[in-house]
Amino acid sequence: MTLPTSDEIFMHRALQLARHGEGLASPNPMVGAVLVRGGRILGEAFHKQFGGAHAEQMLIQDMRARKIQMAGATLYLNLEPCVEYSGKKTPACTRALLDSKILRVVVACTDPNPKVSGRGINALRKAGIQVEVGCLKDEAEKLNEKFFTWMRTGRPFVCMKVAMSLDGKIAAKTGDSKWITSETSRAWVHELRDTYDAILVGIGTVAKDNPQLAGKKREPKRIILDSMLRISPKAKVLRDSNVILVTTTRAPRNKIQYFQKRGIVCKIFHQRPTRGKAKRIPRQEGATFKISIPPLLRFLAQQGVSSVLVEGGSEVFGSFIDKKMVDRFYWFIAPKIIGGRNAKPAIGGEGVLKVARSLQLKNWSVHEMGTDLLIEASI
Ligand code: AOF
Ligand code: ZN
Repeated sequence: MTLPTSDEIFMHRALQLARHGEGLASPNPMVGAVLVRGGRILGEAFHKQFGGAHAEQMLIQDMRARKIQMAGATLYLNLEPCVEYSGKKTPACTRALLDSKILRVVVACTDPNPKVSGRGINALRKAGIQVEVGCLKDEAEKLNEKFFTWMRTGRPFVCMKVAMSLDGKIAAKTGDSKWITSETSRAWVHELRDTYDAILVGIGTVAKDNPQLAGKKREPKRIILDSMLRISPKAKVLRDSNVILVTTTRAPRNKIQYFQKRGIVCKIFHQRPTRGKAKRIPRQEGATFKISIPPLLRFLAQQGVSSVLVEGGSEVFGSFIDKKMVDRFYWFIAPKIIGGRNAKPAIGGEGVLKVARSLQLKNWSVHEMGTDLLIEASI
């Protein structure tokens, strides 16, 4: 075992501080800052709130308030400091650091934001500040994996949470699903919601369960896939306008207008008329249309949604799996057997034709939670 260097120790502290901004800084990254001179920590800060001062600015303000000079000190940051660009909400940290007479900056990783990437580091170096990049890089990228995925791929980081019985069902044949997992597991999911920008479910789940989709400390944005806009105006998920209704051109216009008047964003995807019977009876009771996942995710990314927690039901899960657009799974298995060929299986959609083509999971880990098993995995 090799002992960590002093740079690693202070960077570890910056990462720890950054994590205090979890769920609050998003869709901005979590950033921590530690200022050190002569092996002693002079000050610490982190990015507390989206739209608020960045970690570096918080630190500089604190040092000023405490009348501590920053000259000759080393600053540890888990992300490259930002630069000026159009549409930015706060002043550039790089500029503020240039004025501080700092000696050295240790950065864990470059900013994946194309408007910043590399420019912050270059600006510091040009001004004669020593900059080192890459200390605890993997940990730093992991910490901000949602931000990195959003910036690098143009879609949000997608996490799927499934709660099923041992025989792979998410409801009985009557549709009843209360409750499959233990109270401990359900409480944990409430906390999990606080760390995602949005929760996504299909209209089937809303119609059947009328869920709140609430977090523990925060109200997440709720995204409902509802191709025909069947949602009840009284649904609990519509308690405020922090909602996006994703629908199609097949939904009744008056319903779209009604929800828009309530201040709810309706994203309307074009749906070509279907051939045959459905064409003649276009607004057939219960008819639904598939909403394509890739354009939906691109739209959400543009709306500033950097991460989505997909919570069901079976067909929505299937649509994401068919497109392989899931970054992380939290998969609960409860010690119950529901049975019944008509009971809902966890995953709908098309599926694959050959087992050899099934979605291969990695980083598989199993935990016990309440009376359930929780499997964490990525693809
Ligand atoms: C930093 N330190 O603490 C954060 C950074 O709109 P703004 O002004 O809040 O800027 C957002 C961008 O700044 C964000 O996309 C990311 O590139 C960077 N975030 N940078 O030096 C921080 N939160
Ligand atoms: Zn900044």
